[in-house]
Parts: sequence; structure tokens; C-alpha cells
Amino acid sequence: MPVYLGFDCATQGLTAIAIEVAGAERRVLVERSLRFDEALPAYGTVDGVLPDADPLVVHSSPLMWAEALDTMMGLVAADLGDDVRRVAAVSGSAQQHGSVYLRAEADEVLGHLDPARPLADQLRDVFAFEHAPMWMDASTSAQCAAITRALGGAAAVARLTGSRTFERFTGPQIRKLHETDPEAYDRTARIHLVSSYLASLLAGAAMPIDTGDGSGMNLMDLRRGRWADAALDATAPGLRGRLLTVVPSATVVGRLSPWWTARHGLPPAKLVAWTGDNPSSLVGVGVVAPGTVAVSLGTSDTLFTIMDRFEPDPSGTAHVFGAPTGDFMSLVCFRNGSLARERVRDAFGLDWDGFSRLLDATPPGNGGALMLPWFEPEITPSVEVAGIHRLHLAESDAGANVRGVVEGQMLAMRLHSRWTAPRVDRIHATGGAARNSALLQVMADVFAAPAHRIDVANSACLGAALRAFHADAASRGRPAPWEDVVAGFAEPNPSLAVRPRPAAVEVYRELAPAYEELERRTLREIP
Ligand code: XUL
Repeated sequence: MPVYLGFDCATQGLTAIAIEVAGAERRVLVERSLRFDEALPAYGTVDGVLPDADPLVVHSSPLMWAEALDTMMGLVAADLGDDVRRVAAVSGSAQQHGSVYLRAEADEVLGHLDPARPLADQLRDVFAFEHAPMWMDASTSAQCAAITRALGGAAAVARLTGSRTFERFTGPQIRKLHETDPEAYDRTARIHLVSSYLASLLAGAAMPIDTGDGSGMNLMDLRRGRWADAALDATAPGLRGRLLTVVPSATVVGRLSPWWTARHGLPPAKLVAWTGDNPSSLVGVGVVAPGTVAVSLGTSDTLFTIMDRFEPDPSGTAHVFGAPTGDFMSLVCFRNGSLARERVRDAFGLDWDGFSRLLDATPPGNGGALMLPWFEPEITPSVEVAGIHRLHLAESDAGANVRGVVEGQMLAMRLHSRWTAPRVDRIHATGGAARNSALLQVMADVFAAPAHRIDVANSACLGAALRAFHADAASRGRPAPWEDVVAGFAEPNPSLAVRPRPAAVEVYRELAPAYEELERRTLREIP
């Protein structure tokens, strides 16, 4: 019975999951996480980030990630015991956009690691730049503007790469390194994403970037799944020579190097391309075909889905990435998620039970009252100045405000996802607030589709293990349909779905244009 191993290198820590698959029998054997700050305090990170005097600069330590991978592999191998020999394939995911800069000597070092010594000790001299700029970095506005100009405007960049330029995307970060530290750029022989860097450590050789994570760089011709010369030229000189060819996410790129056998007892298992955490999560929450939409309800709410054709977001706020299935995926982010729900809850001195009771006690459509819940500047739609806008909604009415914030969020979500999901058959809801049935009822009614709660804590990591399973099966000549790959792991129980109620669906169908008009008018009026 094969065992598949998935990792996820997130902002604050590293997680690993080992799964066992025997036909329809599937189970999680090991699930483990470590937090960088606590497990590896010598690096001095706070929530996984190196403190910096400039609040716009957010970097982490690639050496720390290497040490975390070595430590975690030791823990997983110990947990698995004799079962470690059954590990057939390994894959992983990582926070998107972060970049790692290696010297030419790195290849030699990775190919000749000494099993008697920890990994990190041997990597100290391989970095051309000691830090990894990461997704929370916002210091590259000038570089974004320059790249956008060179490529003919924001819409042209989105049509080519799937997203307009964003400060955290890797292309602008590479351009900044070239401009501000040209010696470090010149020393760099290979540029990795966090995902391809960690895959390289496992393989003992440079591993390619995949189409999923590669699409978070503003460097790929996403439709064709390869580097875009115009984007490389607009970013930094000699960039192509510093990147390997991009590969589809489902590629078996190599095998675990003998170092992992000698050090932790792993077999030379297949190594499947690592990808970004968002593409990997798509599989981890069971979204493997168009029509199913995942909604993650966290501090921010995000919506993502599979698209079988490439189409950038016409408003320029969302992203299109490569999906692990070989299709495309969209990612739409709403900054005012739980953040806004909490502000309303606290304003009326409620707890979550009280919040849900008021939501249940108020009628769908809120008697025509509407709220634009921009407690903080919003990403979708793009709003730079925070402000709560109410229509026919008394500020002092607790029930109406509770319903107003949730309906405003769900109506915005539906409006701003039409471009990517014109048809929604079902929703997979995850995150803390997905436990709230009253909220899922509003979601189901607004989207006119059943909302299923998916209880997966580490979806990116589970997605990585499932992708390892999928690629292993395909490489043995026994390809498994994606629905079969996720079955039993990331599959909703239909009997627990929150179903849309026809009368409420009709209310929201009529209310949606009023919401759209309020949003449009407010966006015109605010700075
Ligand atoms: C996506 C993004 C974040 C990171 C978090 O564009 O920046 O979701 O991937 O790990």
C-alpha cells in the first residue's frame, strides 16, 4: 500500500501530512506542524518574518526553511516507523511569490550533501542574497509601475501573465533586487520560488518552477504555460538564464536524493513538482472541476474556482493561476471577511451565538437595507479609503446590521465572481466561519447553490499529498480521475449541505442589481 507525503511551507510554519491509499481505503497516517518562531528561534523571526525597520519590506530566511524541512522529515519518518519504506511519492506547496537567490555553487553543494551533517549547516554559503522577499512585502511599487509601462499597461500584463503587477509578485521583487543590489543579482545563478527551492533540496539538484506557482510571478505567458520573453525583458537582464523551464504541476520532476535515505531512512520516492499554496488548496478542498467554487472564510474571505479556459479578471483585482489539474484557477480576495463580521459583532456586544441568532431571526433581503462593509480598505472591489456605507439601514439596529454585513459580503462575492464562475453548482466552504450555518444559508441563497462545509485544517498540505498520489498513479500508467483522487479526503457529505431556499433565492435575485448600483455609485463618490 503506497504512502504519499505532502508538505506545506506557509508563512508561520511548516506542515506535513502522510496519507495511505489502497483502492477506496484512504486514511491520514501522520499530520504534523511546526512553527518557525518556536521550533527555530535562532533565526529571530516573528510570525515567520524577519523584523525590518521598513514596514513595507517583508523578508524571511531560506536557510530557516531548509532547517525546518530537515527537522520535519525526521519527525515524519519517526512517526511512520517501518511504514516510511512505503513512501512512493512526495510533493509540497509553499507560500506563493517568495523568491530565493542561489549562487552557481549551490548545484555542487546540493549534489554532494554529507549525511552526517544537518542540511542547513551545509547551505550557509549557497545564497546570493541571504533573505527571501515574501508575499507580505509591499516595497516594489516603483518596479510594478516600470514593468506595467514596459508591457503596455495593466490590462496587457493581466492578459499575458494572469494578473496585473502586484508588489508581492516575484517579477517586481526580482527587478528591485537587480536595481538596489546589483552585486547580489550578478552573483545569482538560479532564482527559485519557495516551492521550487524546497523541491530542489529534496532532489539534491535544481528543480523547476511549476505552472501553478509560476503564475504568481508576472513572468509567465499563462495561456501557453511558459516564460514570456517580453515579461522577462521588462523585469531584469539575463533573467531567462537564471530560471529553469517551467513545467506542468503534475510532473514527476525527480526522486528524493540519497541524502534523505541516509539521514532519515526515506526510499528514493518520486518527487512531484511543488506548487503554490493556493493551487494546492484547490485540490485539498476538493475543487477539481469547473462549477464547484471554494469559499474560504477567514480574516479575509477568498473565493477560488477552476476555469477550463484562460480569462483574466476584467476589473484587475483578482488573479488567474495555473491549476494542478492542468486547467486555470481564479483567486478573488475580499479583505473585509471575518474582520468586518467581528466589527459588527463587537459593536453590538454579541458573541457568535448571538450573531447567528440575529441572522436567523431577520428576513432574507433585510427589507431592502444594504451595507457595503468596508471596515478596512477593500481589495475587491478596489477601495483605498475605509468606510461603511449603509442604505435604508439604521445604524443602531443590531439585527439589521448583522444581516447587512453578511448579505453585503455574499452579494459582493457573487457579483465579483461572475466573470470566473458564471455557473455555480455547489460551494465548498472552509475556514472558521464556515461552521456558522446561518451564514452558509445566506451564501447558499445568494449563490442559488448548495453550500457544503469542508472540514480540512491544512488544505494546501493535504492537496500536496493528493497531488503526489495523482502524479504517481499517472506515472505508473494508471491515471486516476481527479474526483477519485480527492474522494474520501476532501469530499463533502451531501446530506449535510445547506440548500438554497427558492423564496430567498428570488429575493436576492431581485436585490443583486440594487447592491451593484449602490457599489457603483459609492465607488464614484469616494476618493
Ligand atoms: C496569494 C498570496 C497568499 C500567499 C499566502 O497571492 O499572496 O495567499 O500565497 O501564503
